[in-house]
Amino acid sequence: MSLSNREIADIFERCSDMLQIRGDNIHRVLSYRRAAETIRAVPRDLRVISSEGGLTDLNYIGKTIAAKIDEMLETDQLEFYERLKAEIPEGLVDIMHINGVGPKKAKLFWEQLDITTVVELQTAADAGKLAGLPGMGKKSQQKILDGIEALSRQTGRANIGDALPAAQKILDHLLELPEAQEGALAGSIRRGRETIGDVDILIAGDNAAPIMDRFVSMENVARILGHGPTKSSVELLSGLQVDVRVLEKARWGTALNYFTGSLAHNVKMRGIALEQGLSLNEHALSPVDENKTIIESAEKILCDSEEKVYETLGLQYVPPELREDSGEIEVAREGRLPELITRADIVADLHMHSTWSDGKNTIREMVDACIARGHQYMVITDHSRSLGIANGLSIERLLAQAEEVRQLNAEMGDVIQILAGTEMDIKADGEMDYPDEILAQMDFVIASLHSGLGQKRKQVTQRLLNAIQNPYVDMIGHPSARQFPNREAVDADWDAVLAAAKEQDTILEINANPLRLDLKPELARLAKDMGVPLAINTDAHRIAHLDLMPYGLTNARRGWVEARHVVNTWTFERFSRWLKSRP
Ligand code: DGT
Ligand code: CA
Ligand code: CA
Ligand code: ZN
Repeated sequence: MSLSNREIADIFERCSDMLQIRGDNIHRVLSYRRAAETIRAVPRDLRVISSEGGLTDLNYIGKTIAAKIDEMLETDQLEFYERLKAEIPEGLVDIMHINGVGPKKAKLFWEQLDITTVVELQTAADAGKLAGLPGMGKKSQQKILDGIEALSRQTGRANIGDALPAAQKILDHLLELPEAQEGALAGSIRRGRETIGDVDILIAGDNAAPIMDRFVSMENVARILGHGPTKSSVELLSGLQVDVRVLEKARWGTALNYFTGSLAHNVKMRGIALEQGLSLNEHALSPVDENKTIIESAEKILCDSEEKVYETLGLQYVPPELREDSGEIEVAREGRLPELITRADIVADLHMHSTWSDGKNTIREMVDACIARGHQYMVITDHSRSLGIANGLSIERLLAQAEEVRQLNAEMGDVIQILAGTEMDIKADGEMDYPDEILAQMDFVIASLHSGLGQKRKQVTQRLLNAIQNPYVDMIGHPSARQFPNREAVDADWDAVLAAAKEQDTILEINANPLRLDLKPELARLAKDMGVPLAINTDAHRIAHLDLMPYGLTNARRGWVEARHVVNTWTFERFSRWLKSRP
């Protein structure tokens, strides 16, 4: 990995913003901002310019800034920026860019209300807390709320939960044409990343013009960014950018492989091809000479499937979710890739809400919906008493609900097993929201963080450990509490959390809601390697959310997770035996 021009410019821009929030000299603030602008306009790689000794010839780049550029080129980071981040919460930069805020107010909200993220600002504004601050009134508070709404419509990367349905619709729309022989999503959306820069679509066909025309004339197109013979790009009204490429069916495999990426995976693939005397690109595998030059007279190998690309290179087929150059090529070479979990493996959902707390459907409606989705068992897990905003259940209501659930379960017979659970809050002080003697009466207990998310590492870690070590807690819900677009994960000692979960045999959730996807793939991978039990749940607050399961599965697959690592693939018999083995 090495920083690109754009990334270096972005770091300078953020330094400039943080200096401004801190109240530094405006000339200093501007020097970093101008450097960022210069770098964005430079058409050549900074690495090359630096090696020629030409950095200081650029506008607004003097010795100090040039030294910082060199530092980033060499170390991939900037000490100055790291120090600023330690002093000024980075979320303030996003806050200051909201229409109606600016650096002074960002600092005010931080100092007066401890607000460090856009989500926290929105919550405070919703609750009317900004209006009482010096220089603020109802009007300026409303302006900020409007600004936050505008921001959410135009942030850089789209959430996969928004991008995937939109992309699938376009693909289906194009595949209606007889000229479109085959089609697929490629790029980050096919790899299942949590956020998507732009959507890449490939279509196989010999006559591209009608496909291009149909694409650029869709009714949800805001702007046509390019309309070529075989490639077009548009921006949708939602702000999402979409690229469509048309190619011959005979080259489908190399093209799909190339445009699926990731870039790092492609680079490794090309290296493997070269070892075998072949040059790999989107068009073909071409024999090369000792100088790695393509032998024009030699016959090229065309691949009409991705399977053929991998097979030709002597590799096991790599599922798109694994293509991040995180060891998959090496393992594929040995033929030892995992058999990733699929939807067919899932037989239950262990986390969902009802009208008893903040869900939109009754228990009965959720039960019918789970039956329709083929689940063998399910757990009703409404919020606990301290979560007032979510209508959390008092002890009396919790016990009454459990009785209702058990009655319904008896009525349902063998059709589905319904368990009485709770999603109990881990309170900010580290206490559990219900006493042990109440938890002992529940079939299944989730403990989750919902507040105090900005606490220091030691404190947050201790709260998670308290929950894991509580004998009645069966699962930690959305363990890091991250939320897209801008609520960061809590800062916890994950080694300690995973070790404790392993020790106590406590499940860690992979929350399938595309705004959470928590555990994230890297942590899910560590967890399953350590033997921590996992579960993939929707956390549904309405029936439609029960269909978010595939996002959780994709996230789990990105963490190399197999069915055997996931508790809600077990039969009900096995699951209830596991529950009985616990207090
Ligand atoms: P995104 O759009 O930022 O979420 O991420 P991607 O991975 O979809 O990236 P994108 O849209 O720029 O390009 C799609 C794929 O095309 C990328 O994953 C790999 C491939 N690709 C793009 N540019 C290059 C390149 O210069 N060399 C190679 N080998 N592959 C590239
Ligand atoms: Ca893309
Ligand atoms: Ca693209
Ligand atoms: Zn929940």
